[in-house]
Amino acid sequence: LGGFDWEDPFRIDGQLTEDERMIRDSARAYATEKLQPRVTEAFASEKTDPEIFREMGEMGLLGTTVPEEYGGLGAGYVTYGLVAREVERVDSGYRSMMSVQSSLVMYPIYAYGSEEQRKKYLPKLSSGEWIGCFGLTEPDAGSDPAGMKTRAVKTDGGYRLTGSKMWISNAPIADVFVVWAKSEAHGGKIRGFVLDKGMKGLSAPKIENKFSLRASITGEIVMDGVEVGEDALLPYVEGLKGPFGCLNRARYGISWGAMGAAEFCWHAARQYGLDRHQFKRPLAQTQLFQKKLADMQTEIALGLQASLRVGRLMDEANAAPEMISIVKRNNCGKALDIARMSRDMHGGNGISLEFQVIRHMVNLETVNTYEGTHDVHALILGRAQTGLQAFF
Ligand code: TGC
Ligand code: FAD
Repeated sequence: LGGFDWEDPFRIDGQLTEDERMIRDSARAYATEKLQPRVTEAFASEKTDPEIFREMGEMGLLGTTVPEEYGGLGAGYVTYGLVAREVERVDSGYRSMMSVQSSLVMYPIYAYGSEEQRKKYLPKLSSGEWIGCFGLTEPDAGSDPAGMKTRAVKTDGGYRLTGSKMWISNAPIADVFVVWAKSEAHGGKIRGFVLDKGMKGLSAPKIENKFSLRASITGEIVMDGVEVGEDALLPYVEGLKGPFGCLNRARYGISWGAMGAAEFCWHAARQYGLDRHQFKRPLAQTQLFQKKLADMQTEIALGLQASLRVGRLMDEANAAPEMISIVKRNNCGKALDIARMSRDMHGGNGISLEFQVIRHMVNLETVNTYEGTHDVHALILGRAQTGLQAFF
């Protein structure tokens, strides 16, 4: 029957290609050697180090799926997922920085942009010289992005953009802003625009005092009559399928990333249970502790296997968005449960940043909410199986 590896119950490792394993290993080495040592301080002091983008760029971790001619790695979606898992094993905020740049900024410029836009932006985004952000959510339009108020009005030779975006990862340190607005010149349809830092009327104030994802900076995007040329419009997409096309990729990556954070919490709980003795024996030698470890192992093994399956289908261009809703929703929800369980299994130490599980736990609250909340993905899946939409 073969042996059993408790860390990799379904032998995910054996289902990967040599190239996938190689990139996974180098992402793991980078995350362990460069990200892990700075994360506790970054989280505690709510500081984002922009240098991380440069480092990730050098390692080839930005724009993993973008073709090499634009500076990407030209790899597949399984590889992208594996990178997300390794980075989020350290911190969801670091994975957020990476996945916004790759899936929400580089992908739309590659998929919907002109050749000039691709050449202008992609190489500098993939090297990390430029930092990107993606503005869809607004103060009054979160789960319902069709309700956005941001408008693009036609001018001589371009557009004037007015509106504000809320909860935007990377925004305060961004050089490149992919924003979505309703364009009167296009029948009120949603269109994408690429804005550059420093444009008149464009600002991105930081949102202070987040108690989650503190190592990843978040801000608003304020557009007060920003004038752009025709060349700022993403020419090849219109309607909500533009931003959703990007979100499909980011949500899929998050399904792997959340499992990375969950793996950290599971391994930490196991080790803590082996090391800590109460009632004259290791905590790990109690039935309740072992049941919790078994639950963690089971959910992570199932979650990773499901993400791998969806990734393979994405690489064959044969995945449906609903499949992504299943893995995004389930893996984020299960990761949050696992982090809370691990926090509990650490007792009092579980609330200390030093033991790290509470950092993962509060981070995963955001991960469960952004890119479509747990309940919104349930409604997407409910609609797909009943034919009835229950959003409104
Ligand atoms: P609906 O009528 O369902 O669809 C409107 C149009 O969009 C198309 N579409 C999709 N296309 C591609 N992929 C998908 N997943 C798609 N889902 C929908 C659809 O075919 C239709 O096209 P057309 O041509 O017929 O017009 O739209 P709705 O308004 O009823 O949508 C409802 C709902 C709830 C599904 C949707 O709005 C939703 O998913 N809400 C969640 C919003 C969300 O995910 N926001 C994320 C913001 S970005 C972010 O959080 C980044 S954090 C990243 C980080 O820091 O890591
Ligand atoms: P709401 O939509 O107001 O939802 C509130 C609650 O109501 C949720 O529980 C939701 O599930 C529930 N709900 C909503 N509609 C329904 C319904 N029809 N039926 C039943 N329940 C419903 N956005 C970007 O565009 N770019 C980014 O880079 C980005 N980064 C983010 C970073 C962080 C740290 C955070 C916290 C958010 C980020 N977001 C970003 C925004 C994120 O995508 C939204 O917060 C998310 O989509 C939910 O929207 P909302 O916060 O307005 O909540």
